[in-house]
Amino acid sequence: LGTLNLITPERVAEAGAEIRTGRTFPLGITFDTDGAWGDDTFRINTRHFLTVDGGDERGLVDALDEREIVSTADRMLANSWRKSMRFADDVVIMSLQSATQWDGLAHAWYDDRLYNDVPASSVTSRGAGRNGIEHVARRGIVGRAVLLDVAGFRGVDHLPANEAIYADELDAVCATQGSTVTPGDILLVRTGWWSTYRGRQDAAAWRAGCPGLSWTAAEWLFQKDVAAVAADNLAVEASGQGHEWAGLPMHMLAIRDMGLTLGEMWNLDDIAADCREDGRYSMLLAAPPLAIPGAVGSPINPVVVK
Ligand code: UVW
Repeated sequence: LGTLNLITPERVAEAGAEIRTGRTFPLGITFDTDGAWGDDTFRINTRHFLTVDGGDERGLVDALDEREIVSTADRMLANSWRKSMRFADDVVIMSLQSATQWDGLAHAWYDDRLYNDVPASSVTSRGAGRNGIEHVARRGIVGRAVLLDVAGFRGVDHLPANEAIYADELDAVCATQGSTVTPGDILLVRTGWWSTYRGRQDAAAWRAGCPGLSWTAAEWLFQKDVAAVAADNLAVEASGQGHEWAGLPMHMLAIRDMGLTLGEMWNLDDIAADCREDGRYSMLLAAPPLAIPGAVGSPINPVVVK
């Protein structure tokens, strides 16, 4: 589980004390067909359709009447639909990383080694034989979260495109907010960038311009014993800060070297507005991944409680 092991039962019990009003804030964006992934990449936005719906009412009952019913599924539909009950059923086809999500520890690596010295050959088209997200799902992710509202600290709606956030600014945000990051905390970093996508729908430009953490901030996260870090951008780290050594250097240091789970494309605007109002930037967070064996990430709808 990497740094998620820092969220001990004691830390979860302490996190419960963050609940004062019982108000809840979902941090997930919608899983839209016109989300931030276009046709130009290796990811697809969510495709959602129904396999049974209200429009089937006449046609399906007639069709079932006209043919011999052989399968259990048809028999179930026939029996059900000839009486008054109706139902709808749906399916999605999506990239697990196309909207609000966790990157698991088999998502990124270098030099043929994953986190914990696991050989890269363990990730195949059958999935991740080691470090898969199902190990996280078995325990869930619940803990104390601290929001670092960098955009709020700077007094802007959002940071400029490709702006990197360094450790000294994280310290300054903590000081201004009166926040202390303690071992096992989940960090939420707000750049304001997600809201620039709403209404614009220029997915490629949004993805290419994300402000976010400098890769050098990995050391700060390590020293603070942060359990996981999530942000309202594409990759937690700033886009376009490529390093001669890696295209996404923070991913290499965080996921591969530290075992630090990254949360991407979270919507932190509403919770930030509430924190500014009551001056409290810590909260209980629940964000369990789906139990998909061998998956290297998972869609989520994280919820915080204040
Ligand atoms: C890649 O794009 C490879 O990863 P992520 O979605 O974690 O930024």
